[in-house]
Amino acid sequence: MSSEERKDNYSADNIQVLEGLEAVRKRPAMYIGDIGLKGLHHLVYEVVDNSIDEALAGYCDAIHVSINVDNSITVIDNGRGIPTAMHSKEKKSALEVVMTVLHAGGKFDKDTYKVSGGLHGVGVSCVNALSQHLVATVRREGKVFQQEYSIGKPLYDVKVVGESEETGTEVTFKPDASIFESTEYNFDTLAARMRELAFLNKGITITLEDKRISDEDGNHPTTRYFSEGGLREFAQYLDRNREALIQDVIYFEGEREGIPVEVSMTYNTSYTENIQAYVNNINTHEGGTHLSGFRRGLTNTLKKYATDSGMLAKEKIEIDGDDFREGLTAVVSVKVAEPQFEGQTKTKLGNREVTAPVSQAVSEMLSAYLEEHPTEARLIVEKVILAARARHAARKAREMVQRKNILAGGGLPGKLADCSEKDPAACEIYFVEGDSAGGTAKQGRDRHFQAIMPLRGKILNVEKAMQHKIFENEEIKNIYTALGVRIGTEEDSKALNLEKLRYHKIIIMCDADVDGSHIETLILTFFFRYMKELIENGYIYIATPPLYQVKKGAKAEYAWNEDQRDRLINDMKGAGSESSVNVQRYKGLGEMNAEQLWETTMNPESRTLRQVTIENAAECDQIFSMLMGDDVPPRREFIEKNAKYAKIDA
Ligand code: 0RA
Repeated sequence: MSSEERKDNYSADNIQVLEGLEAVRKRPAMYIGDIGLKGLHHLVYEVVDNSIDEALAGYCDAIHVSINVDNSITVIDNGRGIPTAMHSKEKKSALEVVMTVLHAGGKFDKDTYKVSGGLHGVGVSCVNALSQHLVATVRREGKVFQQEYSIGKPLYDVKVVGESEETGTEVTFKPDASIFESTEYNFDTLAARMRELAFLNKGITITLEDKRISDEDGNHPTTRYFSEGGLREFAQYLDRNREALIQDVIYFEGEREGIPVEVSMTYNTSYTENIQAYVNNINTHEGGTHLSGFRRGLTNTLKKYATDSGMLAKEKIEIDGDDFREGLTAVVSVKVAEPQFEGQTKTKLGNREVTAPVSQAVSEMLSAYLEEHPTEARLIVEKVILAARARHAARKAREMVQRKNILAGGGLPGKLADCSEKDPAACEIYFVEGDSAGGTAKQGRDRHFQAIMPLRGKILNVEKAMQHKIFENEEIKNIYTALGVRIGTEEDSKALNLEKLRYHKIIIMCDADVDGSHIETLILTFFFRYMKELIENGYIYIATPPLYQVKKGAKAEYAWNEDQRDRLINDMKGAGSESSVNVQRYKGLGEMNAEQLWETTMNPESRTLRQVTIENAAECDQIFSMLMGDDVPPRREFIEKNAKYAKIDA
């Protein structure tokens, strides 16, 4: 039987049965990553992935996702509908098997169904197990079938509840509040993933609707994502806040050695490299064999072109791989039947057979482009040469810094007030806005485990500066030296040596105003571009100083927003007879004395730290380029809108 026939003859038996659901509820993090916001949103991706698979199989072109009033989620597709016939082995409906048996759903039978989607590839049964309620509705064969579940257990057998000419699958689930830390969905987080999926799977319309919000006419905010150009448009989207070096997007789509490969690339005038690599729609930010293939194809083709053109002849310096990627924005997407994921976060592709096809694809598309576009080709090679010169200058600057450090006894920055504890896991460093707040923090801290490092005003915007400027910058040098991580070595300029890291909590503490947010963003941009590992390992935090102090007599309390403030005022008024409640608005850290700063912002017992994480790598790059653009209002709006979603760590 050919695989085509098998697909047509799909029967309920093909669904492989592996495990029960109890395990999922006992160890949810093992299946969906975590039980925080990430895991919560992952449930949606898991359900949508099934619909995407149906679309990739050629039977579905529209997916609708809604966030309902009660923060339940509905996903509707117009595919064939999950089969409902009896499963001969299990003696129940295939729908029930798909919804209740771990790893069922046909996905694991690669002959019958497409590549596995979600990162954890656990299937919709896992979502069911983690939902206090789930309704599955299937339209096929003229009928509407339905089954409901509570924490994964069916409430009744699959039944027919109506007739329909349409086909498709509809799943509504409400995440179990006893499992998740938070059950409130963030529209922008889901939107970023739906946008990404639309680019990665051209031709599918994905709509996202937020039913928690209605206007006077009862309409809800709805966004529709559809990409005709696929990765070609994705690259344009990623670069929309940057200045283009070449107007075109260089593009390839096809199959090489049986592996579907889609690649797009363009150059902008910035100094950052932005390559997003995907396997089966998953962002593999640790890279892997497909990324190696891309780099190999790029380096070989450009090097050959540059040499043949004679432009390199008068250059004395050696060009290396990095130089070809400065200002490059690229997206690589491959579909692999049995992906091997490796690395710390299991986002590194290990399949060796993928390198050559990607490298071939890149060489083909790029050499064709360079041949046909001599003007653009010249611009690219000139940029590469510039990058090589800058890299040499940066190396000199770096060596200077390191030599100076050695001369100075490899000492720590003078402005650093270090802690006495030596175990990095127990140590914290506060990067504090301004010398005066830094002084207060030094008085207020617990010097046993808290180090303080004041930063002077706005640090360099690394998004716009060349590397050697960055390594020469005094504040940035201080950050590097204080943290103990060495400035990258020649071979691998961006890899950090985390073993040398001196603090496992790196806390940014700025004023709670627009300038403070700006400085915060500048520091985060630096960490994101030059020390991403610190974010990926969960070492970066943001302190949250209070906005108000409400005081009556000797009793003082703090508020972080207007609601809290008003409640405190009312409580205090209620508690006494006079109207002698005093409200103080803190504009900056400097307005607090050492004791207040300790109590509200630095004491681990009472402070709130927001941990910085990366939810969506492609979107993150786009947002940083937007935040660091010249326009202040979008940045401010973004920060205000998103602050409340930050993860809280007591
Ligand atoms: C297995 C076989 C068939 C459809 C599906 C799975 C399917 C699963 C999901 C999950 C969400 N939407 C879906 N749509 C389809 C096809 C069986 C047939 O009609 O021959």
